[in-house]
Amino acid sequence: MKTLLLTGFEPFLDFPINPTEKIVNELDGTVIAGFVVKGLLLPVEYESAGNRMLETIKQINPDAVLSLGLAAGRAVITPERVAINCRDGEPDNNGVVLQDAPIIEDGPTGYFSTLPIRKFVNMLNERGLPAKISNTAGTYLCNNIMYLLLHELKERPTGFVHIPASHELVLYGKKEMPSWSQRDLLEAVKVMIEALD
Ligand code: PCA
Repeated sequence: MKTLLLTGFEPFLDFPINPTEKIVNELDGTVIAGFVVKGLLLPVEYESAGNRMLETIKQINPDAVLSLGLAAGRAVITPERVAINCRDGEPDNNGVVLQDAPIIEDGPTGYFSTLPIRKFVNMLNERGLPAKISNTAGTYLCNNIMYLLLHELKERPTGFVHIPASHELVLYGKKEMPSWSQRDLLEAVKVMIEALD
């Protein structure tokens, strides 16, 4: 049986919930489309997130990696096309603020996702779950993890998908934005894992 590393993130900034955390907890240990899913929750911290992920990759040697993050404000599931060698943005959960900082000194400018992102979008749309390819993962933690993954893993499907807010996040976070049910978000992640088969 093949192994899939599925990562999500803890809550961050002023979002009290991160819907990716629930998805990772729910799918950890399950079998989907011939993959045993290994769930890993990552801290929203530049240094420890990368280290935690690279350690886990060494331990479990996954056949594929699907990384998830919240993109509050986006209305649809957005598989990311590219990660760039830049960290710049809001403080992480340790209060670290970076500006114009490379992720890997003298590393390549960027990496394309090696996940079948077009197939993801087509399959999601066929199943009634709105999705489109995104051409920027930003310059915060999600781009950071996607870049590090692709820098490390060259020959297996690897990449990142941003998901919209959950209804729960809008209710508790008290901020209006597009939201999905947690059930549909979970279903979308399952569809993408099936698409890896
Ligand atoms: N989303 C943030 C970081 C953690 C998360 O879930 C991002 O898009 O960078």
